[in-house]
Amino acid sequence: MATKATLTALAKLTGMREGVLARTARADFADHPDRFKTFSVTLDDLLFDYSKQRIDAPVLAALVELAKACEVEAKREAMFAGEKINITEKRAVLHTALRNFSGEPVRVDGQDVMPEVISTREKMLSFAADVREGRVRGALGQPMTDVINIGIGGSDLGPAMATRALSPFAPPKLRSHFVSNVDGADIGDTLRGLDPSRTLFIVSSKTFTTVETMTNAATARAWITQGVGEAAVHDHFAAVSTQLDKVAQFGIQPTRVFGFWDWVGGRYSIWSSIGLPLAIAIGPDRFNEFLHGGYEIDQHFREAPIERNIPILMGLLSVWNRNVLGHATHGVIPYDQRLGRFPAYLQQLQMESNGKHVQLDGSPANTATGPVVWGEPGTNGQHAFFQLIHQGTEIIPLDLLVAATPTDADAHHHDLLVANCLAQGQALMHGRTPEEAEAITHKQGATEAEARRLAPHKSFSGSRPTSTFLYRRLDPRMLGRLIALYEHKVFTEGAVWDIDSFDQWGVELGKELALSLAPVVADKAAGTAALDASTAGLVAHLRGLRGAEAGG
Ligand code: G6Q
Repeated sequence: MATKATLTALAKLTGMREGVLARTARADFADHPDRFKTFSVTLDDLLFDYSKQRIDAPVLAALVELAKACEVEAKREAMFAGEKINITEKRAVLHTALRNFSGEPVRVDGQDVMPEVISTREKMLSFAADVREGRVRGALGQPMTDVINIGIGGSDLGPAMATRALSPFAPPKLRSHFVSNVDGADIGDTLRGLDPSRTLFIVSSKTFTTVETMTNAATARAWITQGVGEAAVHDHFAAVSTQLDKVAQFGIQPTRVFGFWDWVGGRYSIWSSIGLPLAIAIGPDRFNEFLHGGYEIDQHFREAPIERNIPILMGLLSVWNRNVLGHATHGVIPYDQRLGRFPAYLQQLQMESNGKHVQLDGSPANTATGPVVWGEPGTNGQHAFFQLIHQGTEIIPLDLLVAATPTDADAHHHDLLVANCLAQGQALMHGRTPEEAEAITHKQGATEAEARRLAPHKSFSGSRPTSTFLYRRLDPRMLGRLIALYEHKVFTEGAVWDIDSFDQWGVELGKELALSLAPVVADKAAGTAALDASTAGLVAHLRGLRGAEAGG
């Protein structure tokens, strides 16, 4: 339950709201020429600029007080120490152990997990190298040209996002695919045109019971059996799971099964064997660089004072935007086409972790918790939904991400990309007053009356908050850094809101009901009397449509 100190700190912040909003961001910059320097942090080749957020020095100080009142630092150390901070599942939260290069032990129930982490990683990376270098061959002796990961949620989004982000580091002759949806179109479209004798499947599932993954795995198995023969399953499948007995039943050879542990949450599992498709794509050395990027952020998170601690600041700014300024959504706009799946990845990381309605003790949350997270790459978004961000009635804080130099892309294009990223932050902060709009329109040839009429439409309030992440280059290490920053941001928010950021009961109810509805959908004779009227009505209508199709 939130302590008195936390509530006092939040109340103090709420009291600062009107003062901050009474000023414009433009005035903030004009009055404080050192604002950029004050409200930005550099961590070698990564800059976090939050000077365009609606804060001032007293607000930042009050946010730091809030972090202290919520004991963010003590809670952080409890996580790194392997305490069972996922209290509803009674689990430690140790994705950080997967990228721990300190040489120090990490204990769960008194047992150092590092030897097993290291040996599992070595086994996984050696298999990845064998696939890349053509030593893993299909039943007909062909090297693999296509690797298909079958998984969903945490067993899909991380490797899918990262493999796309780091595609310049992958060999062109080895293609990666990701199948997640139970919609047969997903696997059907993926398999079309592929050669089963050169295709390797990785079945990724922590529990090895998830219906989507098991259904897709069965379809893949049938495809291999049909194409290369039943005995080929042995050569064309690998698996990643914590449930080794269930994997064995599927018929996957034990040397191709890569484990992980219940203290790795699905949405935090990219660092584990779940990263196998990424390791195959970019190779073991680069996968290690990716892990090192995460480790560097862990060190920063543990060592930097709150005022200079990027993930803690990200979390505190989110609390300020959500709880004090009342902004219900948060946009992530990477100016990097290859980070196209990064917003979806962060959507799961943030919304599944912090979309919670009760505090740790089960009492109702006393503030709003996780915002809606969404986004698309720039510059595309600018030609679509940015209209609302500039002139709509909702204020949407944004994270803008951009690399100084491109990876395997044209430098001139990249200059334009960066210019657009900076221009959006500038426009959202600075805005354009009605007077300015009127003068510009008049100068462009409109009559004074016409310019005045158009001024409200062509003016921008400005003072719309953004943070900018500017880094040298999107390489494996930088991607590891970016992901870890957001993981610890989520941790910080959860520590303030006093919620369990590591369970996900919200996804369970739908799964349960889908299982009980599946036979009703499949069998037109199954009774619907026990269903609510809407669901029963939908089932009846569905049967009608299918009947008409069959009849017609
Ligand atoms: C992540 C969630 C969820 C999970 C999927 C897949 O934190 O728990 O997205 O990753 O439901 O679960 P399996 O890996 O068990 O198939």
